[in-house]
Amino acid sequence: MTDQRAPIVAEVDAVVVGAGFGGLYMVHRLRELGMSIQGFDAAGGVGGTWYWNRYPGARCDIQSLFYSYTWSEEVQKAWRWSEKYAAQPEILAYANYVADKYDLKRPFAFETKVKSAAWDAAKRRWRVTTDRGDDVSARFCIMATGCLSVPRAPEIPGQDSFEGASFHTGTWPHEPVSFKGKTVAVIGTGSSAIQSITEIAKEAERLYVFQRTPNFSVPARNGPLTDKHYAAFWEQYPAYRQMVLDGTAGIAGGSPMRSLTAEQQRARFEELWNIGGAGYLGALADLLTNPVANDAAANFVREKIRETVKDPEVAEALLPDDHPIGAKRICVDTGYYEVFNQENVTLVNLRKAPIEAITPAGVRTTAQEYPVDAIVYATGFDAMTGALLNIDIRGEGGFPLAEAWRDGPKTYLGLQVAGFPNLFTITGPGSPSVLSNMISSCEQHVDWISDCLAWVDANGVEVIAADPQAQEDWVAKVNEAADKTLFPKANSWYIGANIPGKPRVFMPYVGGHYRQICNSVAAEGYRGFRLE
Ligand code: FAD
Ligand code: N01
Repeated sequence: MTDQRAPIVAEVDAVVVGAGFGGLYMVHRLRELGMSIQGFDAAGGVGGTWYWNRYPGARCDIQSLFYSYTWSEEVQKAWRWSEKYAAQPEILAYANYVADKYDLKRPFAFETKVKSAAWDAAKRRWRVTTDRGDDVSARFCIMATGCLSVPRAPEIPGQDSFEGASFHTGTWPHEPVSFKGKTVAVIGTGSSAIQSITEIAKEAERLYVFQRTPNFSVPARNGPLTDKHYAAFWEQYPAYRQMVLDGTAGIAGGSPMRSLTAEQQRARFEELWNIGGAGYLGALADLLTNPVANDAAANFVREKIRETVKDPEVAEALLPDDHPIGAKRICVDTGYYEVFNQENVTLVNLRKAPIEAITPAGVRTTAQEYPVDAIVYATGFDAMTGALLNIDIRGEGGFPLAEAWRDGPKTYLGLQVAGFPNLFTITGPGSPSVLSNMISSCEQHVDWISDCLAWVDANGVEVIAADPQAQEDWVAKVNEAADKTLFPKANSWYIGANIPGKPRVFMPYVGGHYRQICNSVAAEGYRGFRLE
């Protein structure tokens, strides 16, 4: 810990946990309502994801022009992104810029982990405690704790015995890490791995990529943003804003095509492949619902992999074969498949010989030992529920959230959990969340919560609590929407499959009209909420 400070004992209107894009905007809106705020973040500063994930190659996969706040026109006009997909240092600088401009850091105590939050029914307040002895009472508790903020170390025997340097992509050191002249192992082939592998391969003497399950990746085709790009952006901005307001994903892109001949489909795949980015999944309207359309899009990518990777055995091992394309988060890369043509890069196919142990010298599979100087764990996160369940949250009657979610997360609109009054979750499970432009989704939730709190005050309401039946109905709608898609067919983190013992429930909401539903709930006097 860098700073020593006395424990905070205070009574405030609202506690905000998390100083990422969600928490920062929440503070801004609560301040506009005249509320007193205490914020906490385990990080040493603002930025959330972009504070923690400093691994080489970390960057956004939604275009920077859209992966930005829209609530401040001043910021939008003043901030200039240098690339189509900005790298982590630039996104972190942006978070700091906005936070400084609007004085959003002041309410936060950093390097402070929230340990518990308990509802006191008599006082109608939350009591929030931290690992630094803070004890804060608040009318409202807002969890802006992030969906991908709890890194997951794989349970491989012998990890502590390794004598070299170990890293997790999600908790990367602040000081520069050099792999020059080193032999490096990267474990995992998800988005974090795919971004870091291409960078580490430029520097390392030898790089072993340990792959258990191949993933689909499409080229980013990143590049500098010019005046021309900016002019085009401002020209299409009103249409983009409308698209965000009408849709759920908050992602700009052309309309997907229906009823194409095989030839037209191919041309469309080729066109989007050449444009680059996750927009590839928008090639066909039914790509994520129709196995035939999905296979066509997946086969096109497989062809590209075969064309790119010179060694046919390596190419074959890289072909994703166990899930529909897009049913796991698609990866967006800069030269990923090409990297396997480099002499210093070796793909270790764990399907043939799984990892047995980490040894003092490196990684041992059932076939051989790979001595390395450094291991990079790119093994993902306890997504969507991990950060909330890390806090001992107790609602009405002292009932723990962990019990309420024993069989998987249940929420009303992804905004509140029945039995936990006056507590809100930003981009919680049951909202579009990780399947959307998350800055847009953070903004939408923060706006909804702020409007709700203003309404609550104006109407003399002290307690707002999701009705259990409204929650059950919403959960059913979330499941129904997922079942119409191919998403449940993948063993993804969307479904909790990456965490042993985690209930397998598809967590994001993929049905349409999400904003409209939230707005109608509010317009109807907060339908589905108990008001006291
Ligand atoms: P976060 O940024 O995760 O912030 C949550 C904060 O809460 C963290 O700082 C954490 O320390 C704090 N916290 C959690 N629990 C506690 C606790 N108990 N006590 C104190 N503090 C706590 N999304 C996109 O839409 N587009 C992208 O291109 C994209 N790229 C990504 C790249 C990476 C490498 C990762 C990991 C995620 C990416 N995401 C992307 C998702 C990204 O998480 C969101 O876009 C967004 O940054 C989330 O903001 P947030 O404020 O909701 O949460
Ligand atoms: O994590 P992941 P991530 N032995 O869970 C492997 C966002 N993000 O950090 O599939 C060997 O996707 C695991 O293998 P398997 C984005 O939403 C965005 O990469 O379980 N391997 C898998 O390959 C993304 O989806 C960007 O067989 C093991 C990998 O580790 C989300 O964050 C960049 C293993 C984990 O992949 C998470 O991505 C980064 C073991 N014991 C992140 N345990 C952008 O580009 C796990 N694995 C914007």
